[in-house]
Amino acid sequence: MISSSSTETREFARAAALGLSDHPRWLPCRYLYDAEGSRLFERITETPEYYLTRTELSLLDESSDAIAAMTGDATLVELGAGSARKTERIIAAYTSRYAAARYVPVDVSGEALAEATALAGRYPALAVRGVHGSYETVFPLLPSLSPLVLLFLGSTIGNLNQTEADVFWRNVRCALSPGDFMLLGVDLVKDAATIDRAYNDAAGWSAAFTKNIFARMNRELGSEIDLGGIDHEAAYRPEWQRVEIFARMTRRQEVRLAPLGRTITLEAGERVMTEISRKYELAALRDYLHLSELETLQTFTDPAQSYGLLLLRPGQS
Ligand code: AVJ
Repeated sequence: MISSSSTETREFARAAALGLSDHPRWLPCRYLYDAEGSRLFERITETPEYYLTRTELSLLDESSDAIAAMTGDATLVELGAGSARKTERIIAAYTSRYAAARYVPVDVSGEALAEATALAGRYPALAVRGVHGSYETVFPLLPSLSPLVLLFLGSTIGNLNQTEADVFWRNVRCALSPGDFMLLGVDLVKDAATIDRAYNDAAGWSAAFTKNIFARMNRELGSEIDLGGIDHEAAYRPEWQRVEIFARMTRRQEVRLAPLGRTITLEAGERVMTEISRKYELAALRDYLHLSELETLQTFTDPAQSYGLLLLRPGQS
């Protein structure tokens, strides 16, 4: 079924038309996360190669109590909450310490949001109010939710290029009030082979995740793309400190965008960038944040320095 009239579907079609007509070709990564995409990403996090989620969870296990003590009672606002599995540690720490904890998950996937809300529902003392939308939509709400801890976990920040990140951090800095905090999870620079494996798991969930954005176009935009004619290609580029993820066409594809009445041709061998995943150096990141008027109160990292959790608060450069 093609729901050609909804605003969101037309927006998706427009974004796909813009990105697929650009050179190099690309698609906005937020469209990776429909119900199926969120499910596939969960499978990725369970693979032995994808060290990020596991490492972040163990850091949260060790540090959630200390973080709750440092911030004091606050509303937890989570950007890109997903299933909120990783957030459970933090929720547990805040609910055990503070009588009336509050949790506001924000996600573009309605299904993921429902899961986050259900999980949080297991804590009877916790007041939960989900927000369905991209994280930009939540910035205007933040002043009214203060005192708060803004959670941005899972290295989701890595999906933003530098221009997008600059806008993001300016918005964060403006939206935080004195006494608010932010908890940021980031993947760190390391040897290329370890990173490459994480984005090319043997079971094929990473490939399925990349292909799903085209499957979604077939479902929602009537694109009639041959998914068998697409290869997943992901590699860490050390000089850019980022993974670049592409879909490579192994045959010529006529991509129909039914809501716009257009077709875009992709030649055999052409690539479409679906995602970047930036990796950070702690010192450089803290310096960047400092220049963005955010002070790093504490950094939590594993012995191998493979992943970092940063507790931030508004400051002055
Ligand atoms: C959800 C953006 C953190 O960049 O590691 C994982 C997405 N894509 N494998 C990441 C992803 C392919 C993931 N983030």
